Amino acid sequence: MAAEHALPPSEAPEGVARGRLRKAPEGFIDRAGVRAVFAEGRHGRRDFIRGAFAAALAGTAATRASGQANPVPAEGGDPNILNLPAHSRGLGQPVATDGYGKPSRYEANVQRRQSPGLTQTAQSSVSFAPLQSLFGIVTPSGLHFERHHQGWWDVDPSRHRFMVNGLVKKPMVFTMDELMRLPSVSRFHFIECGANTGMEWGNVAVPTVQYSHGMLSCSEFTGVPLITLLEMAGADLQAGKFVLAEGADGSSMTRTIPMGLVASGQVLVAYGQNGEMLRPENGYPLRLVVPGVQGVSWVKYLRRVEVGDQPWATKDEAVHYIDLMPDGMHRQYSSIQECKSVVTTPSGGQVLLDKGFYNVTGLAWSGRGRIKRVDVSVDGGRNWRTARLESPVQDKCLTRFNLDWAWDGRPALIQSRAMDETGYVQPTYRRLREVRGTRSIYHNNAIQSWLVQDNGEVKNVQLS
Ligand SMILES: Nc1nc2c(c(=O)[nH]1)N[C@H]1C(S)=C(S)[C@@H](COP(=O)(O)O)O[C@H]1N2
Ligand SMILES: [Mo]
Repeated sequence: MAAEHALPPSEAPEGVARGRLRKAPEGFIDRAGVRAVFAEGRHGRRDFIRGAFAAALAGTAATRASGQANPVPAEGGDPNILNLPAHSRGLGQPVATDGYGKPSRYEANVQRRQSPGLTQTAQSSVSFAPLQSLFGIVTPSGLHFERHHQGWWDVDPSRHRFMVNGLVKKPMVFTMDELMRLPSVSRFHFIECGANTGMEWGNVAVPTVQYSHGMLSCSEFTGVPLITLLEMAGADLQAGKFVLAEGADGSSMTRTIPMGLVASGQVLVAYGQNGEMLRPENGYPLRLVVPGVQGVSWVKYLRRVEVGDQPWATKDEAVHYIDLMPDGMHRQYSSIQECKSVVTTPSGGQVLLDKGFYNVTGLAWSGRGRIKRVDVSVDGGRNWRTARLESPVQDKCLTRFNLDWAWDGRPALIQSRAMDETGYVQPTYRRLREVRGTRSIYHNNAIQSWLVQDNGEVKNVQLS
């Protein structure tokens, strides 16, 4: 059974008491990958800030003994400055002629990871992107989350074909070469699996933002607008109210997409991702890009688009990716990913070493357009301050926000609340459950809370 569908059904009451800790499933505690962010000096930037504070307080016990890589000594000077390192004295490495560049060996902890709380089979699997370690808005292709219903393939592009059929004058088949001759566009968009943050419905405190929100990535995609290909095939855009997208892998991934979205020119038949061809895990050589819509509709290994006059009600839209509502009815075709945000630092599993300055930072996105505003609270939603949005703020794209914060060393409850250009405001768990009930798996866009404890450890908590 697909991992996404093995998420536990919610038996949880309406949240838990304000700020109460929920127990993380044992297997989730992933110290090596998580604490590393601060405790092992993962961020040079933070070391710098910490060093600067320590210098300002020289002579005091400003630096907590913590096994830091670069403790600043109170007296005697910093050996990292006083002693010339080998890299300042000798010859460096020649150009890396052996092919494709790799991250520094000091970054080996930054990896996509499988969730120990989900069913793991070789073919139906999820890996989560390490949001806590990423900057800006672009997900490096090697860290893009993965969701495979039937395993991934490295498809031979010379043998891959893309077909357009259905309500068209002339059914057409394209080779990759033929597609890549056509006028193309490049655009930045987020992709989020509809099951992202699904465990939180069931009140399971997955310990890190990687597992709570990591089925989210953002890339620059390059491809041909699907509408161009439909026009080439003479599609009937009056009767043809929907298209069906079909993948070439064994999962028979098929999804209905409204023609309105296609006609707007936003849906792309994409071959490029972050300046190079798609990675095999992400659908090489061809995938559908459906901005704002949940990941499942971004069909990978795309081989066919059919034009039709009604939704197909395939297994992936009639049985899966549906929401059980409070009245017992199933909501279908709720494809748009509503406005959502999350603080990525400080976030669960990280450790703040000293009180003082921190850049609170995170990501906001909306399937309905641009992010207009993000507010941040450090007291569990009693008071809010408006965060700085980093430009560019793009349509259906991740937006990075930042907020200055001086931590006083006392427990703090950190939240972010995003608003998009339609005026929609990201809901609290209480609001979301009022509308959606407690038995959902998919489409959880509630406000996330992180508790900073007085010892600096950050925990995932759920506020009602
Ligand atoms: N052909 C095919 N397309 C697919 C899938 C799949 O298993 N097969 N998984 C879907 C789901 S559920 C998601 S969330 C996204 C994940 O895309 P990614 O693996 O590039 O992150 O691809 C979608 N497209
Ligand atoms: Mo998904």
